[in-house]
Amino acid sequence: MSVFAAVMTGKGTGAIATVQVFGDTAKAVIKKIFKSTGTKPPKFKPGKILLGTICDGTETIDQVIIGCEGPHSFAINCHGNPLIVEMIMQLLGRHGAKLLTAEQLLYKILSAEKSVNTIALEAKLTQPRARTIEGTKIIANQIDAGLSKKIAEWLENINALSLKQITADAERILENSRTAKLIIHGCKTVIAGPPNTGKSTLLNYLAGRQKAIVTDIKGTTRDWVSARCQIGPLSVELIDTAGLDEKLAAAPKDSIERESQQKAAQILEEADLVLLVLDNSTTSDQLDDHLLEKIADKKVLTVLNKSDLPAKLDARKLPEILANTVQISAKFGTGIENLTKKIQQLCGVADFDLQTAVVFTSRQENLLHQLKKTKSRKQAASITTELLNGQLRV
Ligand SMILES: Nc1nc2c(ncn2[C@@H]2O[C@H](COP(=O)(O)OP(=O)(O)OP(=O)(O)O)[C@@H](O)[C@H]2O)c(=O)[nH]1
Ligand SMILES: [Mg+2]
Repeated sequence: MSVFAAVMTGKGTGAIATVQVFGDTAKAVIKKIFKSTGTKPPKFKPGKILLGTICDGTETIDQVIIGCEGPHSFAINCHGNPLIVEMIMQLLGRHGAKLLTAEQLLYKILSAEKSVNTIALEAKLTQPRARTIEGTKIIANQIDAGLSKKIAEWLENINALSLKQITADAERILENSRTAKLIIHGCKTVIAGPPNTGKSTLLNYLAGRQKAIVTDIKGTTRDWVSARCQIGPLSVELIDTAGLDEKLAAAPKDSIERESQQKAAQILEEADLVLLVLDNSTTSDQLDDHLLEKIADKKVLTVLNKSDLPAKLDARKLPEILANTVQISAKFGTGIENLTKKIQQLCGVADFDLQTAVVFTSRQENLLHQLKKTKSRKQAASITTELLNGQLRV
């Protein structure tokens, strides 16, 4: 005999919130706290919607609509004030419900469906966290196509497949998963470059609003500023940092300059993509080795800004790592379409097939790494079976 409850809607104030109650005694608990509108006693039949109030003894907490989603599953749709939601959760707790997170409850509900395999469970749990529609599609496609199909193929042909083929398959899936990850979870894009090149102007343009302060004084941005924008199937988190400068980095310890240089360098390390902004209208040597070192192993797009002014920078003299260039004027918004196209190409999402087999949880990823190193078909079959039916971690 058990009953579980969780708030399924996001934190904070909303118009409506949903509290899900699930378990073999869920109906009995709901009956104790719900008074239906009208004279007849409520019929908790699956598929029915009931209007009434949630009451704590004689005290009314809120007028609600209860959706009877199954014999053991009920959705209490109440007003979105977090205080009301909290009171309903406390009341359910006092009536014996174990209070869970939305994810934990979803796991309980899904695991009750005996026919669902682990990949399908993980897909349903991960889908709500995807940042783009394309991301949700990639995950959904792994249930019947993508990864599940690949696993079925492996298991069916395990004796005919060579280990070389299996490891090559695993490697390709891991490679595609890195691209899928950017679409599912977003792409951390750092706008870096020397001071005064137009980094903040670019952030403001892409974000569609004045997020960062723009001036013609070098070193205007000290603290980092971030904004989100959508570029094709990518949800891009843009981070504008202080212009990296060796002299500023050597400023006295605890000075604002030094702190902001250190923070900028740290943010740069975590970047999926770097937009290195240079001023196309100056000849001076804008780059220092310090910056080039930091971006050596990153995806880098060199943005030659201020293209509205006479060009003085010779792009052919740029180091190899900065060879992928695009000309824009962040101030006037020219060349931006080209910039977004190049970002998608560089991230490999321009023509990414959403049906491709990918892994989308750390459990799956670990197993794929094991599969890549497998030494026998027997081991490969066992890893593959584990991938499909292994224990879920929530
Ligand atoms: N002509 C022209 N000026 C630009 C362009 N983009 C930025 N600027 C100007 O360049 C100056 C510096 O711009 P910011 O966006 O503050 O530069 P930043 O790289 O963020 O500078 P720091 O934060 O100091 O590192 C400002 O006067 C901008 O108006 C452009 O495309 N064309
Ligand atoms: Mg700035």
